[in-house]
Amino acid sequence: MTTPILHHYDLSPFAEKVRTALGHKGVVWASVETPVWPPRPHTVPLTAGYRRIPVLQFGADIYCDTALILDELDRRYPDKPLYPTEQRGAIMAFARWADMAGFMPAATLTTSIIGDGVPAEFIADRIAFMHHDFSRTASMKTAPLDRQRVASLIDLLAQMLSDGRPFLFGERLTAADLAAWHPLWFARSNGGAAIEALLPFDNLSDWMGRIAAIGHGQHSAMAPTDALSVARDAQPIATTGVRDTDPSGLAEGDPVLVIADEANDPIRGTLVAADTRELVIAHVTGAAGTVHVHLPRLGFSAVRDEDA
Ligand SMILES: N[C@@H](CCC(=O)N[C@@H](CS)C(=O)NCC(=O)O)C(=O)O
Repeated sequence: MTTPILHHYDLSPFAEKVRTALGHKGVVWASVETPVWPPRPHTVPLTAGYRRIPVLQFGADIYCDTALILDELDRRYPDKPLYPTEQRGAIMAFARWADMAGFMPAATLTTSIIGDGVPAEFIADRIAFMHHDFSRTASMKTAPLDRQRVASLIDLLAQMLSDGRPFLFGERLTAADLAAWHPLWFARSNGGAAIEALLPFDNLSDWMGRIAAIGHGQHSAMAPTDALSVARDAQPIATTGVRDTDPSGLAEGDPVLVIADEANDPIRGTLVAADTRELVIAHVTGAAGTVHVHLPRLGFSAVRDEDA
């Protein structure tokens, strides 16, 4: 079986979501460390412009966005499903909401405490990319709001767990737990005593401890150039093509621009497949040959690329 290669950096909460998913499923994986801010010369050839971290590579197939990455892990490793069939829709929707409700408020509340130690290059990059200022001064201004946002997320999670269930949707860990947990993991690991004093983490201690105990499973470091060679030496997996009834109105072979709901650089390629689950575009690169870039339908839409 093809070894998954995770392109990520240690501090990334969304990457922690995937590292823990890999640990939970007991999948052996390879780890390519990316810089925390661009340039990322070894990631760019693989992603057709998709800029966020993490991305998961299987040979010449690149999966973007953690919602799809976890779904693809379920498809390839069906044991311990993260989206169990009977709760799939509810978990998808909850996880997407929790990712968005938690990530920016928890990150910004944390930089309101540790922001003076954050490199100026990081702050400038994120202002340019997502129009968000993570400097301590700016973060302090929104801290009263961010504290309430994160506290209300924590309160909701505590209500869901109040009947003694080990995980949010019942007896087993799902994508919902990982999505709600990773922003809290980031705040708690980086915010120290100051963040503990601001937020009612105690209400979630057992649940957070259960997830943290999963760990990241067996993995080893891979050089970024080796990941490019893996892509070059592989063929993308077969796809089912584009449905005639696809709501995009696009057809296989069309040049497309994929637009993300959240800030992202333009994503461009040739449409290869589109179904209810994913958009797949072919991207031709010198360094990695032809790769297929997979993006989830939820949160991403494609239009014909008039500039192609
Ligand atoms: N919806 C995306 C969000 C990913 C995301 O925002 N990741 C952050 C890092 S935790 C990021 O890419 N920040 C900008 C960067 O690293 O370039 C997902 O689920 O994967």
